[in-house]
Amino acid sequence: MIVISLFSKIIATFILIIYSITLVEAQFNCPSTPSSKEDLQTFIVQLSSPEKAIDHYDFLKSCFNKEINDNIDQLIDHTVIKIASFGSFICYIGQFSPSEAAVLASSPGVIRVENDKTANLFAPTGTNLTLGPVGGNGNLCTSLTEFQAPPNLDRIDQKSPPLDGKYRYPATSGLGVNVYIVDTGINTANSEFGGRAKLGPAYCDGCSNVDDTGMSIGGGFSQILNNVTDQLVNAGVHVVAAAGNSATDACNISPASAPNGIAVGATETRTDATADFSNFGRCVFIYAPGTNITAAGNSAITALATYSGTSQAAPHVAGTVALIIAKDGNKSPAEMKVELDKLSTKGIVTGNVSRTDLNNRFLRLPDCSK
Ligand SMILES: [Ca+2]
Repeated sequence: MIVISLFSKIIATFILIIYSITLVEAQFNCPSTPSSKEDLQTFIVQLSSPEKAIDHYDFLKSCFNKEINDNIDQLIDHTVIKIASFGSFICYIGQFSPSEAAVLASSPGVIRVENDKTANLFAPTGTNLTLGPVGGNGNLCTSLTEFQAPPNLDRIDQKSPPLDGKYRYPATSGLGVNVYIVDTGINTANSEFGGRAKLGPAYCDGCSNVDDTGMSIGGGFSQILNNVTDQLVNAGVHVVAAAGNSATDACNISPASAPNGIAVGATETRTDATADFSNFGRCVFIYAPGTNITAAGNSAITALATYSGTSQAAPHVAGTVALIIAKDGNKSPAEMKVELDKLSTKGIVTGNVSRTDLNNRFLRLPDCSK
């Protein structure tokens, strides 16, 4: 009996080992031909859920010998993947060969695999100027009015031309609203900001937070970047994006093509025609002035600079969103787009948009009398 029992244990143990090996092989479909290090490229991998992510990270460790790192400041290499998640949006960045990436793309829990791409700066054109008087503010009912206002501001407080020289805006003027800006950096000491601007983190290697006057960042179409944008929107963030300066369809640009964001095209400030550089098409939600826009510069605390670009048009919309929130309270991002649509002037933009296009919307500020 003792011999039989010992034999049974050996058999049972053997079966258990075979079963365990089978389990591992079934769970992790490891690629059979590991590629050489020279083939490595950087990929972004989006996962479907935290539960799937745990299994997937085990898979990466077992099949690719990758360590997990969630320190955003540490560079990745071929042994480390970096987790970059937000809310229910879960993704990581790692270096793999294209054949390994193909294996990842078909792995359980993986939604999408994309090559990492270089973001472009939507570089404006223009020159630095020195400070001049901006005009005074005076109380008018529940509005503040800037007299001798620059034409871009003068334009967005009224339905149609001619300009009246005034910029009238709700007296709450964005009070209590935080606007987070992703661009190339600003000089927070500039007096135009009135001490309200603060620097956030820098997400590029060896670059400065103070380098120019706010070029927006975007690039070719990326479903993952659009997914991140929509995830931000789902979390209640109003995401305003420059449409881009390539005179092409904004649907080819990310994050401008994210369906739930607010992509902004640029108009000629004096004519309401689309600026010749502005991207266009159904992915542009709204148009705002974007040529010869004078704003805070970076060369001195009193410096102004004049630039043209969709990076200059988009802040008009972001600022309007802040005005609406301060005046009426916050809304959902979907409700905010409805409000911007309601306020906007329809069918007035000419150029690369038909007057009958549904997205032929020109920005207009909330009226403090309502
Ligand atoms: Ca005006």
